[in-house]
Amino acid sequence: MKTLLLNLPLFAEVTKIANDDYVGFTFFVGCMAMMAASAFFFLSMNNFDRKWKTSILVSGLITFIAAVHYWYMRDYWGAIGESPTFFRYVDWVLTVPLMCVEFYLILRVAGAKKSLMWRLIFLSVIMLVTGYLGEAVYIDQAWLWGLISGIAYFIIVYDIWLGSAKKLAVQAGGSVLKAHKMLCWFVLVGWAIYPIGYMAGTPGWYEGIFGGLAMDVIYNIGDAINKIGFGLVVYGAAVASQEKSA
Ligand SMILES: *C/C=C(C)/C=C/C=C(C)/C=C/C1=C(C)CCCC1(C)C
Repeated sequence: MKTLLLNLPLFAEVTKIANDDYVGFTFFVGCMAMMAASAFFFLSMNNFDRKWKTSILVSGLITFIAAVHYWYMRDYWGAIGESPTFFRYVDWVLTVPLMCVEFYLILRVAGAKKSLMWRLIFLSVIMLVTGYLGEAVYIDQAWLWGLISGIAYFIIVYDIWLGSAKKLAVQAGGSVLKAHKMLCWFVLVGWAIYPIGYMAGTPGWYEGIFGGLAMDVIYNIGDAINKIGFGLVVYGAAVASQEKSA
């Protein structure tokens, strides 16, 4: 019976996670957390009126897409023992634009235009594609691609903190302004975790500072904070706005 089970494809995939394998551990826990968060967002979605329902749905899609990629990344790490760079960036290139959509959805009540959303999406794609080029293709010039990526990141931070998005949030006030502020902090502080992971995992002048850290552990912590935390802020704003109007 035991050999029969172990020969089934499903069980054959299981690899041992060593006690000191923090990358393997955070992939495993991250996968579970993303799944639990998705169930939470999807199941609570219908408690809200139309305006907020879409925002909660997008929160759930972000964690669900991540859960699927974490499933693959966990196995990839277990089987091959290398950073699953490809899956990582495919995940990001899907989920980060969705976070830009989230900004737009929240500010729509204040009259945000679609052009704001597309501008943020465009910048985030530039940020991620140049990051991928530095991490996977032109590794010897990782610092240069990281710098270009960082500039795109900086423009996003500027746009939401001080640009047109900020003006719209101030106009809307109340729970919209509060949620916008919180999401702005996620982008300024939470997203800043990623360039640290990048510097830990690529060669460059910064190796002496971050070289000893495990890139994937940093990315995994960043993802848990940013994807689940970001979604919870949106959820909190929906609850607050619904309570006020009830
Ligand atoms: C859910 C995934 C998220 C929120 C991923 C965010 C990723 C970043 C903000 C990545 C930024 C990078 C830089 C600013 C410079 C170095 C290269 C990157 C791509 C790691």
